[in-house]
Amino acid sequence: LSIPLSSLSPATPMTPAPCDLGNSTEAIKSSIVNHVRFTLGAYVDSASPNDWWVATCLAVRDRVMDSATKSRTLHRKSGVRRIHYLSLEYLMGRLLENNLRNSGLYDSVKQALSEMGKDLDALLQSEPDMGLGNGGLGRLAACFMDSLSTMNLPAIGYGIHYEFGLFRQEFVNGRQVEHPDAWMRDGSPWKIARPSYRQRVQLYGRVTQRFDENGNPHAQWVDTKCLLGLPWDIPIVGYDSHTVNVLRLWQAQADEDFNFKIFNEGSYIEALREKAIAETVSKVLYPNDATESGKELRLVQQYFFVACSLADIVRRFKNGYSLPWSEFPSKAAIQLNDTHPAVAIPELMRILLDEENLDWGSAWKICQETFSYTNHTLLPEALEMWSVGLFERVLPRHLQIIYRINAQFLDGPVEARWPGDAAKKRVLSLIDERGGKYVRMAHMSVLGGHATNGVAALHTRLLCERLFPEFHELFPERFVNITNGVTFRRWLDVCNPQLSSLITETIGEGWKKDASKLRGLDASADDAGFRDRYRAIKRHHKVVLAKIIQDSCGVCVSPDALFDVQIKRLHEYKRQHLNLLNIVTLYRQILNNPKADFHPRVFIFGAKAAPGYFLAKNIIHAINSLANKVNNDPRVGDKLKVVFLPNYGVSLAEKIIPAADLSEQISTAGKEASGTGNMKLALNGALTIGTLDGANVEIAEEVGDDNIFIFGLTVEQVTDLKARGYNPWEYYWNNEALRDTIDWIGSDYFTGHAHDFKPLRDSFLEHGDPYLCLADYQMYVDAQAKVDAAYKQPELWTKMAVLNTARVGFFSSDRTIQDYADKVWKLPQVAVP
Ligand code: 8GP
Repeated sequence: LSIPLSSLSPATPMTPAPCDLGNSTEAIKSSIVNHVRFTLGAYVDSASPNDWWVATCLAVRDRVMDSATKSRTLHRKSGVRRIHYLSLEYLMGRLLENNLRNSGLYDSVKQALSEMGKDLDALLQSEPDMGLGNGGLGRLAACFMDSLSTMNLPAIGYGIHYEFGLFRQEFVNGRQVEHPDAWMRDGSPWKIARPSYRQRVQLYGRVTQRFDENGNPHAQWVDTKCLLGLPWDIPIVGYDSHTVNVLRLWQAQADEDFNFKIFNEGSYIEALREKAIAETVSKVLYPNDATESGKELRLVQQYFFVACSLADIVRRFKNGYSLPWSEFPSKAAIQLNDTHPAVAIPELMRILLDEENLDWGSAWKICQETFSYTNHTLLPEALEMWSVGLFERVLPRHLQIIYRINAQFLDGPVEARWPGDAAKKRVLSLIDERGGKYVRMAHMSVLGGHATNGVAALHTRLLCERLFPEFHELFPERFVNITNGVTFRRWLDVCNPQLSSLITETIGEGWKKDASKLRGLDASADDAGFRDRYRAIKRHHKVVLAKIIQDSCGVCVSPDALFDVQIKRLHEYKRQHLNLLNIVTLYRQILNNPKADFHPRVFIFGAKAAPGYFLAKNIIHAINSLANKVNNDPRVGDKLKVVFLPNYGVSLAEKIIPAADLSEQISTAGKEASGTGNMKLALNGALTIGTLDGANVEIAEEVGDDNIFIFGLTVEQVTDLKARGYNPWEYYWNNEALRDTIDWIGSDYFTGHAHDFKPLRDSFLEHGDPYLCLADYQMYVDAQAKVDAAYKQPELWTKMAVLNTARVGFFSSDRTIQDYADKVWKLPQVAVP
């Protein structure tokens, strides 16, 4: 693509020279000071730390905005296809350090601040996390945004401007307590309002008919309530690239016309009440990572952000080109991040049919060519379904469209493939009628797009075989695997600059853009000098983490102990309670045999439980109570420590991951779609102890069987065992150590009250142990013994760790995004000059 540079910055004789946005220390100093004085209205001498942080962010933002404008103009003028990533969650974390490192401004900004007596590191730590996501799915979206800009791909991320992100977690007497996360109470220097792109959204109401100029009937959605969506743009800075894409987040506002009407009728208070109700739509992120169906506000949130985003995409298409609608997919690809934005499919149909007067066949073809869908979970409770009654009330026109899509599907391809087979129709229908009527959002997502992908090889296989076998039979070409990845900039360069430098010194800088180059480190695993330096870096991070642990848990841990880490959302399928069983077992062993040769270990947890997930909260309480006992038991001493760091999130992960020795990836096989923490930890040289689940399978293939601790039942064995009739009591009665462990948990030893952990004990035994902790217990304990033996050989251990860093290049989100660009979006790279 050759667009002359001059056409991107139309200079008129009237345009004054821009202020000096150079990267010299002097230019940056003057930008920062100008923002302190003229944006914030503060005196340099008395500006607060927050003022300095804001001014620094703004100075950086000034330098990237020009690239954002250039990128947008180039993308428009060159008429390339763009990817629009629709996600209800973006777990961005902090932005300043990432933007500094990616843009190459880090050193000059550090120097500029230091010359003014300010410490960049302190400023970096004061930034609140932008926690607009629950876990894996939201963090993946954030990694993808980084890779899209880095790889010069034209992209826009769309999401919701939540006023409150994921709750802040505190422990009170070992129990989780939630507090609101007002991440932008004081505003955020990264976001820019775009009032001229405000959108209007309809909801509720009823459907009538109208006739177009040719006398053809069209549905008309009337008597609706209206909301406004105000977009906020956040520039996304890529690494070593001039592409700056944006993340556009919609904030809900009351429709002023509507308010005004009530206001004129004399109901001032009523008008304000309507305004408050309208604004609740983007108020808060739903805090569940697995189930959310059923809540009206959630459906309204989903539709609100989808309607705003599609209107924005359609506006760009109509203003930018005079092309027929059939060309829409050549300009716009839309990726659905799970089914949460799946209402985009009937919404695009509605726009094309009702507003643009297209016929059904043309509209449906455009939809299918535009959309693609990523599935992130096989858990049945996480598969979204909306009751037909609710759907009909909130989105009556969309329900009509869904019914028609369904009828055409069942009467067309399904009838052709399985003539007269009512059972097949029931299974494939977009409407679940097994008890009440529900819209199956996953079925709609597969049907309304041209590609459906799973997020790891095993997951995709199970998607085809177990979740969507009939769809797979009908449309095999539609299913693709795209294994997840993480951005190595944030998860190595930013969070572990020491290791990043060592790697760059050893193999050059190329790995930051081409992670496969990390393989060049393979040979260094045999270099004792390299291993010493690698180990010293790990120890440095362990010292830093030990201080954090001391400060937030009041527990003193030794950096020479093995740091055993499980950080992820709290969920039974992830089996933090299997980890707990092993720790209790070790505790007993230490008490029974104080002289046992056991390398000291610190078990480190970080996890938030969904506020309404009772058993998950019971597990947190159990781990904290165990920690309280173990950490204060003089018979244990330094051999064992257990800590649960409160308020786990992106920034805390950036501290824990570089310090981890062992990475716990112990989900029941078949339950974890991929996992991405597993990749970040391996990259930073933590060895994995894990089941053959999700991306662990591919991690094992990459790093080699000698450099990972795999244990437990496979997917097939799990299925087999369940089919035979799994009985946890058998394991309980046949394994004395296990029995003692569970009995101990069920006793009053840990809190003084035997009933405190009855829910946990009952889940293991009375409720059938649905995630097979007992079946995997002995294999897990044995694998942990192997870990202990290996850790006692530091040279061997470090060698394994180095090989993990060297061999996980495949799990870079750049590779993942390239896969999407090639296999699904057919998207060209467009370098911004
Ligand atoms: C997660 C999967 O559990 C995880 O294995 C995977 O690595 C990650 O997605 C990214 O693909 N799934 C979710 O976070 C998820 O389904 N969340 C939605 C219910 C909110």
